[in-house]
Amino acid sequence: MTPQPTSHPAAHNLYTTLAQRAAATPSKPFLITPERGTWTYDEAFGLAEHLSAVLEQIGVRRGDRVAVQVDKSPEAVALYLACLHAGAVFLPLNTAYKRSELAFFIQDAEPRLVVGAPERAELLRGIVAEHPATRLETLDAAGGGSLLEEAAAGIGPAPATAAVHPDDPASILYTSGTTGRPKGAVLSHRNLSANALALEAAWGWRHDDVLIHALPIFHVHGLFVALHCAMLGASTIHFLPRFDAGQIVALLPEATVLMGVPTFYTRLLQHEGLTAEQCRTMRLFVAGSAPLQEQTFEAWRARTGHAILERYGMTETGMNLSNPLDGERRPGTVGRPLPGVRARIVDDTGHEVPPGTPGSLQIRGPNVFNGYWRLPEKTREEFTDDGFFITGDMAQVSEDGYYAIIGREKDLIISGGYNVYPKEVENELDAMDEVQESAVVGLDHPDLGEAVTAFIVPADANRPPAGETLIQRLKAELAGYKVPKQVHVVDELPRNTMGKVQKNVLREQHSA
Ligand code: MCA
Ligand code: AMP
Repeated sequence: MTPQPTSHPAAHNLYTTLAQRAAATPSKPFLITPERGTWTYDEAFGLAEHLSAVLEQIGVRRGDRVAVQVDKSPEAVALYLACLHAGAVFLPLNTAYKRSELAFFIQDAEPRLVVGAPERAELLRGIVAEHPATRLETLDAAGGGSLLEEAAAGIGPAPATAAVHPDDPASILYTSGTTGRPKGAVLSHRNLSANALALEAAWGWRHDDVLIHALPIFHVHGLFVALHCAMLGASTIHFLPRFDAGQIVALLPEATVLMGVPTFYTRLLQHEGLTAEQCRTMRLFVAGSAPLQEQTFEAWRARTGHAILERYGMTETGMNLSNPLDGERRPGTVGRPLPGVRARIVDDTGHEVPPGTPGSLQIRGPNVFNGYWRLPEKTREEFTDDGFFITGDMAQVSEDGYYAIIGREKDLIISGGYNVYPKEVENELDAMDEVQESAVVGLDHPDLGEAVTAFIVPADANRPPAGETLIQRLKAELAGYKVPKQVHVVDELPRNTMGKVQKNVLREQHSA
């Protein structure tokens, strides 16, 4: 580990901040895994700097994108840190993405390097073949893969931590959009550092914290919120490959913090081992990425004695609003702005509304991204003239400053914490010969919060396709969480006088 003094040119690099914290307790357990043993801070950061040298040798330069679609592992965390260290731009990709989704990201982001799981290497090789400047390496969750083989083959000492400007990109995370075309949100070192430090302060992150980490590490929640907080605290992480209620319940007595999407909490409540006694060492349960139902909040409090801390964030902004560590955690709300963040609610004319009045939520702060990758026009549309980001969420604020997210202006479904933009699924359905038109909505679902549900009008009313057949075909094209749980064949879609499909009518008709 080579922490740099704050006057060093690399001081703005988020890596420097994280490495400085880690350097205080190098031999402390950082990642405890069920199958791969324990990694100390020294080991993880040591591998990160070794991988940074590999990146350099491969030809990855400052500002180059490194697209990574790998399963969760300590080496994957080290690769993220290596990209920061090298000044490269980390581009994590959901492991559920299929060929056409991956092809889009690679064509759009033009990464210098793609790192994939060995079992997906052939698929990725086919895509990368069309991009001569892009190189492919593999990384295995079991600790193998060509990237680590390169690392073992005698690479020279790690270069110094890259000097970056605070506004230099550290990461690109793709979020889908209302057109169905994903946009890359470019997050800078400043964005990530500011948000991590704000969360550390707001949630009182401690050296003796032990975090249960069961989220994927290709989205903001598991990658930035969870990992950065723990690293700033030089805390220990139980690093689980995926969500498993039994595994989490068993670990609770050794832990102090859990972060999860609401589905984590509803599933844990179904586990009989979840008791107040089991939670005796826990100090904080955090929920976000989707609305936490008040009944889940109450059931959790009754069962464990803990009030879940709900917070609100977005890929483009990181975390914005949070219920307090000390003080009332109010169910149905996401609390107040985090340190350094400004929030306001405006009406259709852009004027701020008084407490208790619903409106459109806008955010400003050092956490807010600079723009979408190579989409200046789209970026301009999403910001107000005075620099507030238009979230697309509807909110209202109480007299004492607690914000509640009460709806969405954007056509978005959140299923088990994953965002699904209906247009992307509708585009796939509409491209099928048997489908004349389609509408995709989210219906209330006890486990996932919302379940993706499709309605299609068949091209030939006399020979309607079976919903299950369409579902199977969609599975070949789209990540599994985007695929409708049900496809209903209907004679026509409900429309208003302007001819626009009334998705609210579909939701109301089928909400039962
Ligand atoms: C998996 N499947 C899903 C979902 N996850 N279907 C709908 N919604 C989902 N979320 C499907 C798979 O395609 C598969 O389908 C079947 O369910 C079983 O897959 P498996 O992987 O075993 O699923 P699981 O273990 O039950 O996963 C559910 C989960 C997981 C644990 C809730 O989705 C999860 O970890 N979600 C967290 C997402 C997250 O990190 N979001 C944060 C984004 P088939 O059987 O047909 O093949 S960051 C964000 O939103 C902002 C910034 C924020 O505020 O945090
Ligand atoms: P993403 O595009 O994955 O960054 O998801 C961001 C969206 O998730 C926000 O715009 C909200 O619609 C939603 N979201 C995140 N946290 C919460 C929350 N606590 N309550 C309600 N919605 C949330």
